[in-house]
Amino acid sequence: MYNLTLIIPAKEEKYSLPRVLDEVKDLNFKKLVVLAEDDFETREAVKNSDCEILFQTGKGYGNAIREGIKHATTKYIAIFYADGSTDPIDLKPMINKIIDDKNQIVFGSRYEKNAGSYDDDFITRVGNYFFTLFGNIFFSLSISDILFTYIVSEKSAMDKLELISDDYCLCVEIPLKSKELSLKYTTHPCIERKRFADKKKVKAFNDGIKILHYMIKMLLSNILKKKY
Ligand SMILES: Nc1nc2c(ncn2[C@@H]2O[C@H](COP(=O)(O)OP(=O)(O)O)[C@@H](O)[C@H]2O)c(=O)[nH]1
Ligand SMILES: [Mg+2]
Repeated sequence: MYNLTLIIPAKEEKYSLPRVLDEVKDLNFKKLVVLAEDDFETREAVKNSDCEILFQTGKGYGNAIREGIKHATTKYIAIFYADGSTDPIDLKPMINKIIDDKNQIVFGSRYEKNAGSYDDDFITRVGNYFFTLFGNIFFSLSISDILFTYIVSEKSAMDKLELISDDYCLCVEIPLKSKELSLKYTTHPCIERKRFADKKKVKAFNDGIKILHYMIKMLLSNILKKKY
């Protein structure tokens, strides 16, 4: 039986996703692609690939990941991408950090020794640096890359987080709530590849503002909780 599900959110990835699924076809994991029911082109592109398709009931990146996690029945899950940016080479060492080193969550990081990104631009690099610093200072996180969201985790740990974000705020919701609930987490150096094809979905400025807003809201709520 499988012990891990690759949760693969996909939106308009008709060129990338078949290549991604082909690359992981020999890995003994369940592959769960989460997409909108009306994304006909992506559906058509993977109709002969080895994967389960889940139609998301809501909209957005976070919604797809949340619903994928909820649907998974394996002991472990990995958040993996339909654009080719997450390299399957990192899965095994990340899983080892859960099974052998008894961590509950492993966050892939592009900004450690032996790590890097071929998909970053100046804006996303600076934004990520800022949000990671914000998390480390105000929430006492100890991570080096808050936004990559290439994650391997125990499914039960993810369930404990009771995730609510339907947008890209999910990227920070996961580490912030992991810290709040004192889950045991660590990081792993990864090299983010350039997307294979298709267009980037994240809108650096708009999504950055939403993430900033989310982090400030969490910070204020923590301050109020301590006070009363
Ligand atoms: N189902 C679903 N997947 C999405 C949505 N937005 C983004 N994705 C997927 O999430 C992954 C990350 O998106 P991407 O645009 O590459 O963001 P970035 O890598 O953070 O810049 C890709 O596999 C996208 O296809 C969405 O609204 N719904
Ligand atoms: Mg990407």
